[in-house]
Amino acid sequence: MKIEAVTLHEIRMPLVHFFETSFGRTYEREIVLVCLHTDGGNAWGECVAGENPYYSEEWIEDAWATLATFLVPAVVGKSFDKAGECVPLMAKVRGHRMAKAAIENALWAAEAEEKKVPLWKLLGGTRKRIECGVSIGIQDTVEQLLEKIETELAAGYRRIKVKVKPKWDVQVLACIRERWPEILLSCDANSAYSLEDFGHLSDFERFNLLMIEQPLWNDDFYFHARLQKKLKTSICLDESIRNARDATAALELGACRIINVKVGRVGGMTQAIKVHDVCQKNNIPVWCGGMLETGVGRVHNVHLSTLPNFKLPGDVSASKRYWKEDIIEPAVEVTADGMINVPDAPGTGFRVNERLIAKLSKRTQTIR
Ligand code: OSB
Ligand code: MG
Repeated sequence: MKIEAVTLHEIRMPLVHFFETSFGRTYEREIVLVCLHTDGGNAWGECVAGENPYYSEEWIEDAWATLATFLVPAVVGKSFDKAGECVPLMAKVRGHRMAKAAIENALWAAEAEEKKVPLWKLLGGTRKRIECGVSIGIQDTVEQLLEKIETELAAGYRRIKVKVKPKWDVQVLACIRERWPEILLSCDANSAYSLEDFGHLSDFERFNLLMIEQPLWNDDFYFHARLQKKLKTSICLDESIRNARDATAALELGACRIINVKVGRVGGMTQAIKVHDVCQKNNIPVWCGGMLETGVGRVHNVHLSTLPNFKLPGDVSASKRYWKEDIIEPAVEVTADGMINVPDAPGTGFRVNERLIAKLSKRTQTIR
């Protein structure tokens, strides 16, 4: 496929319900989308950078500038046999993994389309249904959180993850466990704790959590390793893992027993597969994380989750949990037993609603 031109879009979409983590509350997403105009048609990718540099350094404004100034010019006008061939062309740019992933993932969709194979097969997937969990943000009251959990369990979701932070943790987890002693339950701190909290984090042990996600600093392995030695509960790393080399280092140090793979965080499908493979070799299960994606990014997560070492339910859930109207057709749906059936059609198996994207766009830029 040849990339003849690229259009960047910035769209704005209100969330059905606000989402709050230890670093803040979001009511409305602002999202950068990349549309590759190829000789085989348009292919879309989502940049999962946030509205602010709080989850990671990357955010939409610098993603846009880096895409327009460096990354798109590195690939536009070029021809590719395989999507992964764009990775070395963008390698000169340090970091900006979410921006790179938007381009690479769009190219994977284009390659699947061109070769007339479902994306999951092209990625090396081995299953046609994936297990779904949900990530539930911090609420105003514990009662509201319990109500949300009730709703998600009734919808069939197989694992509940709740966001925690100091003062919204032990008591909250105790209430959940009192009501649901048996469910698969995990928590995600998004780096809200530090060395002084090791004792406090030990109080989480009694809740029989599947994992504690990223309790300590976003760029740390060493202190996570110290913490993991103290805990029976598995630590899962999210923010800290930027690539397969990080995964190797973290596992050698014993910093975690589970890894959350986010394709945007690691810079695209090629690197996501490498992280998956390193973990598989080390008998470390992975699961697919989410970044409150629109359908464009969600569909890439769905296909990636079909690889064999995605052994735990991911944060890949139905479109309707986030959006009144998603920008793909059909919307991503979850069965009553908490699974997503992965399409067998060529490409992603979903249509991108370009008319709706045009309506939602606050800014566009085409680069030839
Ligand atoms: O840490 O997994 C995270 C959302 C935004 C930023 C970071 C995270 C999250 C989530 C949401 O947990 C997962 C989802 O998309 O539902
Ligand atoms: Mg996380």
